[in-house]
Amino acid sequence: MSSILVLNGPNLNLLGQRQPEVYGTTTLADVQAACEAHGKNIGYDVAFSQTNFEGGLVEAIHAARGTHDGIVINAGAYTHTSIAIMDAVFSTQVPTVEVHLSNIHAREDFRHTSYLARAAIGQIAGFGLTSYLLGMDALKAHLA
Ligand code: CA2
Repeated sequence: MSSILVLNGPNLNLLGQRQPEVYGTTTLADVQAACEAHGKNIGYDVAFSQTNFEGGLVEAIHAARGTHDGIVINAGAYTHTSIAIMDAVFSTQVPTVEVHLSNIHAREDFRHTSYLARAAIGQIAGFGLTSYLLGMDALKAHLA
């Protein structure tokens, strides 16, 4: 079966435990369960992981080449700062969709910039957990 890597960046392990007014009460375990169930529905295995380290995200993107058909990534705050993550997506050429729980364009100015968006196929933001599922659908459509 085809395979999607769903990759999560810093602080997303705290989802549902802090700032529910911004990120809601959904936990990362809820996101994982929804992605795995959606993967079954659309015919993809889902590998799901989270790291608080920039280099961990870079290494996971490198390792995805030849292992997964594509990546759905919420790089958290590294979205707005990390040239290394952008370069990892450019250099591996693994089709990647950027997702965010919140609408980053409706928030502080520093969240409006995404280095990752330069390398990603596209970006989905503002739909909570559903952003991940829409990201998976977008990846599937891109790969078809
Ligand atoms: O909206 C998103 O998905 C973000 O990627 C979430 C990041 C933020 O830095 C981005 O600008 C947008 C934050 C990750 C989660 O941070 C938490 C903080 C407190 C409680 C729970 C999660």
